[in-house]
Amino acid sequence: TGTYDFKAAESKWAQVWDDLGVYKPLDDGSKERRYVLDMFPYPSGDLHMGHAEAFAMGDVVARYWRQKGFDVLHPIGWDSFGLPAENAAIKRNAHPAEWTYKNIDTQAASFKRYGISVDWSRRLQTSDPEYYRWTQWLFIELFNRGLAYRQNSPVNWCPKDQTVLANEQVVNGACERCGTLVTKKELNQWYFKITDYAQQLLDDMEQLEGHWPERVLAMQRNWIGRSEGAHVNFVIEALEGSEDTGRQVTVFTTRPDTLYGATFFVVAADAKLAAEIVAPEQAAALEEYREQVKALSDIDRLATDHEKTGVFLGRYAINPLNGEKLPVYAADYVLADYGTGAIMAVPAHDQRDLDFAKAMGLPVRAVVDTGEEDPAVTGIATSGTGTLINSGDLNGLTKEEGYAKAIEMVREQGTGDAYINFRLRDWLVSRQRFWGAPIPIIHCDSCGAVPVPDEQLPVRLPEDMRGEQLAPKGQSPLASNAAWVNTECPSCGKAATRDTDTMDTFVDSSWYYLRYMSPNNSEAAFDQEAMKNWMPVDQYVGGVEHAILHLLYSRFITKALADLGHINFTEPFKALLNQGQVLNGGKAMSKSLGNGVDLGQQLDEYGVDAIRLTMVFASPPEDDVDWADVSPSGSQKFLARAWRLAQDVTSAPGVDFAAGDKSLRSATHRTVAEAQELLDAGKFNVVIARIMSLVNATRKTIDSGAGAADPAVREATEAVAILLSLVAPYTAEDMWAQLGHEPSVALAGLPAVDPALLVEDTVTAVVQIQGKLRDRLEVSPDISEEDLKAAAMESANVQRALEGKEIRTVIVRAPKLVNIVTK
Ligand code: ANZ
Ligand code: ZN
Repeated sequence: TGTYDFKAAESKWAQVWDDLGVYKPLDDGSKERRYVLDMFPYPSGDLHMGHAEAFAMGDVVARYWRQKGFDVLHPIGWDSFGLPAENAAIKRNAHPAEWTYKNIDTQAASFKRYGISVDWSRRLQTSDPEYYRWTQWLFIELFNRGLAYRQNSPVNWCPKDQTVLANEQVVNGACERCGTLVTKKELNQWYFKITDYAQQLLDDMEQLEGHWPERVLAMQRNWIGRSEGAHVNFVIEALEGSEDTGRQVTVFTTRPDTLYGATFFVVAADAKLAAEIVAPEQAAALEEYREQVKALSDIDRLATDHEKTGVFLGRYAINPLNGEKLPVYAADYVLADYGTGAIMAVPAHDQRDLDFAKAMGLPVRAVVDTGEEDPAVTGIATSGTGTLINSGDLNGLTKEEGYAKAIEMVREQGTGDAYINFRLRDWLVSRQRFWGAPIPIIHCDSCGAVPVPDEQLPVRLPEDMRGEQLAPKGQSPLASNAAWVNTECPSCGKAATRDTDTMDTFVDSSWYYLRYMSPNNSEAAFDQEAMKNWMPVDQYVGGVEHAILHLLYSRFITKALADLGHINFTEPFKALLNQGQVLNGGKAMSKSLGNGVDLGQQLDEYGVDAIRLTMVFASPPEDDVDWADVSPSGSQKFLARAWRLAQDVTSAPGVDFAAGDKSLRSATHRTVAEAQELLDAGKFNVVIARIMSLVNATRKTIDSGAGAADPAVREATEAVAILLSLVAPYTAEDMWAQLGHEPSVALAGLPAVDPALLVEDTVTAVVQIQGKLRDRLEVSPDISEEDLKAAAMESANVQRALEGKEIRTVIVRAPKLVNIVTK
């Protein structure tokens, strides 16, 4: 017999899998279909340990479902537009495609070596014109439906990257990528109207409950941020001697019941409104204050412990319910882009308003008698339930009654109504960068924004731009390419210009799971028949860093496409698994810590299977793996031990297992049955532990009893090979071939479980005290002495007989006898 040689196995099997097409779905309806999807990689350099973990987990699911008899679609592609390629191209005076496709080739080769069971024929890249032609189609579909619109608005601007950032890409006021402080800039930008779907995005989460991690659902809910309340219009009293007749400003409040408790009014300092209404004598003070506010992040501004500052605007807002005149302030604790950017301040019942009132010496009036101490005295706003006071017609009502009544009153007055506010903003999709899908719009002086006709798609990126020509200059690099920009209007034929922005790469990834249906289809984004057969994705696997944006955008696009009649479901991903991170020494791997582990080096040293096994065995899939705590060499030894079983089996394929050792047979059948329960429950690591036990039990049987010729040894070893194929495909193939099977263990299918063999054999143990029989226990023949002793001591009969007695010694002869000797 030979020795376990992972390198030989690795070089042999990849070709066989390719030739047999074992990972291609049959797609003929002969088996129930399942779709397993890994979040597709970004092609930065070669694969790293994080990829190795994520893809090992996804592959367990794909391989398990295949062995279980499903027709499995498990595709791969690349999210290949984006900044790093462009930055590399600027540096090297190249085109971004060069860097991108070189890295993709490197990663593809590594994925093949890593033995991921994907259908390579469906491979896609979002930067391929054949792909982004359909991203452009998607844009036009949304545009035609009024779900893509252009608007001049202040946007987050990263001065270093010279690009617009979505709100989501601003972290604590800084650029998510480079950490530079983000500023605001006025630009004409494209948006997708995701806010139209805010409520549906919330409602449909019901379908995901129990199938997606609860924390991801919570993050999405929070991001959408639904608040119930009311819009109430306040009139800003006209300035004396001015022509302005008093303009209306709407506030959003979640507490209309506190309308009588409003003692002042605040507008966001950075909102246009503040500058528009400020009285002339306060204009300079406001300007100075606005400069100060610019430097703060939203998080700082909203923090309850943030010192309250603001400027009186010299104006008064009139409360529609009681006609009271409230002084109007500009302050930073009110955000310009939340609600309406203006609030009625109720210091008695809102802590931030109270802090502001204290800082500015403004009155505090409690309107809900909560039984707590007066907020004006304690400085602590009260928010409990109680009866309304100081509230005119609302007096005596409960908070809830007051809430409804106040809304009714403003509605009757025509000054307000119930309103549901969402934190969610529309999705800013245009980028002033080169390496993305060009926005397929032509601007015509006469016709406005005209979509590029379908037969002219794709609008291709120019191939002749490189290096400095790609550098961001505050406008899109494409704008400098006159030959590309100048075109004619598809509608009137006059000279017109192309939109020079490209799409956010999140647009590319918001629909890629649909393109896998028919990646080479040149007639449609996705084939209808295939879509009905495969979608939605049964299991999506990827990092929790995509908990909000990518998943929210994909969910939105799915809903929009459903409304447009292109698909027949509303949620794209039925189940989601967030794998953990790979750490080293308890910390994320990073250059600065110098604790990086090179995947290629690990694969060279221990082999693909040992690394994959280590990833899966280390912890439950959602937990982090600390590479400092795991043992790839231990995994390698275990694989060698499993592999040697196949070498030692002497019975022939097809031998009648029924004649085999009963106890090993039952261990095999139990392992196969339990493995399925564990896999269904996502406990992949425990499955590995079960396989290890079965390997040990098999070796024990070889070393005793009927030895290697026992049919049960073959049965167990075959089961080990099939189960191991989920994590260690090369070793499993070698074992399967050694056991005399062809052509691939991937086609073996799970062994059938015989329920009769699941019943564990038991033996009867007797428990004696002073030689006298006190109880009989049914126990496993392999029970340990400690376990048998513990079982005996727990017996009610034994405890009764021992009452008041002192034990001298306990003699245990597992599995048959326990003899307790008392003093
Ligand atoms: C009066 C009031 C009385 C309020 C009270 C609260 C308690 P959520 O739940 O987050 O939606 N608000 C509205 N727009 C704001 C903005 N742009 N910046 C800062 N605060 C803003 O919060 C809604 C409440 O936050 C609103 O209800 C408003 O204050 C404030 F006892 O109105 B409330
Ligand atoms: Zn025109």
